[in-house]
Amino acid sequence: MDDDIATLRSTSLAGIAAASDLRALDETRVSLLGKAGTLTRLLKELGRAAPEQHRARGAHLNHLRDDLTEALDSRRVILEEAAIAARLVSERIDITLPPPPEPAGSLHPISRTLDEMAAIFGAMGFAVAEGPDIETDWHNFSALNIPSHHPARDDHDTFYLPGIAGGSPRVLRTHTSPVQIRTMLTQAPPIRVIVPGRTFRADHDATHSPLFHQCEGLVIDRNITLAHLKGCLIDFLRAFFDLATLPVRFRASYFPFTEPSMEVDIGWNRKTGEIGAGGDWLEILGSGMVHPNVLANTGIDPREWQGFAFGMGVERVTMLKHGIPDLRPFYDSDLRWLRHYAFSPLLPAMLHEGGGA
Ligand code: 2NL
Repeated sequence: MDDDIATLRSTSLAGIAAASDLRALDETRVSLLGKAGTLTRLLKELGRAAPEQHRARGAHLNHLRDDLTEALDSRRVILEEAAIAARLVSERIDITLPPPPEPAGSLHPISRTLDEMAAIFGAMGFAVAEGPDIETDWHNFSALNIPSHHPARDDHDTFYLPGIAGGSPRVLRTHTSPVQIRTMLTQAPPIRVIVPGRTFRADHDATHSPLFHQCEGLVIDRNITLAHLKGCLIDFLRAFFDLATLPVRFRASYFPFTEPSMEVDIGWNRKTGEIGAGGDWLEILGSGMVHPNVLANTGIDPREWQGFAFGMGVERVTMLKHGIPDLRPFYDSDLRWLRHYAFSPLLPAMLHEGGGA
């Protein structure tokens, strides 16, 4: 007579046992014990049963409700533990893995070239000297034997600043030579310095930027000759281009601040751009013996001291060394260009003991 209760018991217990997760189990609970649940409905219908069946059927239904509640609770505990175990597996992290690499900065090719120049000349005994970007007209021109209204001043496309300093107009330095002037004014010979730094000229096209870099050098001592100049620059160029037999040629030239003056060429292949081979010549440096007027202008007696000086464009030698075809991207801060041409700061600047020939 309570067959329907026995059937409900077995199907319900099977349903509870079959619930594969907490959601399915809750749905099973609602379908049995919820407001519209099967068992709830049977309990509500109890009133319609015959009075003599009422007690016994009521007891059976209550007993079934207790058993189903207990079965739901124990199944819930099992499923909760299984859910935690699954999370522990799926959310596992391997704390022994190395961390992802930090994005590393890199060295601009101009900085790299300046580092290499400091390393190569440093090994020859040169110190690095620096000075201001804003100079007096006297330090930038007059002291260098370039008189007022001399056409050489026009060559330099000078940026003039308003106002004067100590009677001298102010300029953005057009070369790093005024730093050598300041060195000669403040240090007694012997002097061996290189002067890397920013320089400015009012000139802007595919091969000229209004801001560019130079590295000049100055040696002052007793009995310095053209042979010292030649040996020093040949050794530098062979170290810088890493070619022990790089051909180097000295060609007579003119600068107001040196006498005699020489331009320096290196061997290359005009067609391929390869340095050191090919039979063509490429101008790379200007140089000369420091003009006696320049020594006298800085209080150094030209009968006792001689010296040589040189200057080169940093962008130009950097482009030649690394095959960089265009000057303009040097100052664009374009990360794609920098990722291609910049250098790891972990690579040490080359440190050659001379030319290696
Ligand atoms: C070039 C040529 C040169 C100098 C720079 C110099 C400086 C002093 C005295 C004498 Cl204080 N000379 N500097 C000498 C010869 C050439 O540069 O083509 N630069 C890019």
